[in-house]
Amino acid sequence: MMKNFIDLRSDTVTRPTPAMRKAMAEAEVGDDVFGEDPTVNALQEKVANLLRKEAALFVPSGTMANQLSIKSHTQPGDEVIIEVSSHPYNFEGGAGAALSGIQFQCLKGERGILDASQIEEAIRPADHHFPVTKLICLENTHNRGGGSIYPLEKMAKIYRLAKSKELLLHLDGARLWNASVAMGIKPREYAQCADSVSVCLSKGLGAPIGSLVAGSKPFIDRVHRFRKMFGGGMRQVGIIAAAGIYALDYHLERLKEDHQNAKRLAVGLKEFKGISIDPKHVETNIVIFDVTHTGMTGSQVAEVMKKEGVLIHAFGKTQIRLVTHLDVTAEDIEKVLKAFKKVFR
Ligand code: TLP
Repeated sequence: MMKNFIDLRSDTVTRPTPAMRKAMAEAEVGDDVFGEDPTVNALQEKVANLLRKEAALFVPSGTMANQLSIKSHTQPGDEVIIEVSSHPYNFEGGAGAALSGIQFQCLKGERGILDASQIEEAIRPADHHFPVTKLICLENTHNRGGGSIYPLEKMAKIYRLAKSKELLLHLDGARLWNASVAMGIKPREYAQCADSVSVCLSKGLGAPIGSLVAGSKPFIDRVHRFRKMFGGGMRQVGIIAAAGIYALDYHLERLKEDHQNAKRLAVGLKEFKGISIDPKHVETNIVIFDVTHTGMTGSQVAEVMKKEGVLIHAFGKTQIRLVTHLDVTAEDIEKVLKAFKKVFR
């Protein structure tokens, strides 16, 4: 979060609150590579329990959580079915190919959401010409889909399909907390529809660092080995895990406020000339809209808004993404709308 700006570029820009910093300063720590950091162990247990999985492992980032999961589920040459605008396919530096030697088969979803029938058609037959379909990856909420929520029944149907075809399912749940709070559905209910789940503490929850992977004990054991291999084993990292525990205890329910703020933004933006947005598509804390009819590119809009004290993220040529979070108040949202009004009235 850049000082004196209202920063809507991402929910990753939050800074730890004084109370969170206090929890960090007071954290009991040990060497986590020896498995001796009590705070890390407590966080892992807490998240495994929230997701009702046998085990969970703390990792530095959401990217590492996803990629360790892909690595642990597949062999080089395997195929992974994924949505075309998903995070692991687009925004993780080509890691799936580089680190796991997998290939993605990309399907187009409705704001990121796939249907079981689409996936069923994409599963390869058992024929030596084809790669082996091994894994399905879903994303809930879907970032590029505009924070869209996977309906639980859709996930359940896809998971039943996966099991009937002996496939594995990984859920990128970087913002699963947002889906859960918005729908009043427990994280574990979503997690039930996946073999592995990655969740992030450093997005809407407002912790500075950290993600977890959860799954069965043998799966987490493999993830643990690869985490070591990739250099993600950390030492007295309880100091960071403490922020995660604090975030889960105090920042989960308040995600509702971010969702209200995002909705307010969308409804306000709709009134401005040249901005195309459908507020009913804003389900959580992400607002994506098109600026083609303003005659400006996304980056030009971002430039202009920066002069007004608002930081926003241009996505592609004509799209803008705004993300609400812990460090943005309802008052800030009104200021942002005023700034937009000044430019686009
Ligand atoms: N997303 C970031 C950027 O990388 C785009 C953001 O600002 O939204 N899964 C999903 C669905 C994500 O949105 C992200 C981060 C990740 C994984 C990766 O998490 P990190 O940044 O911790 O590696």
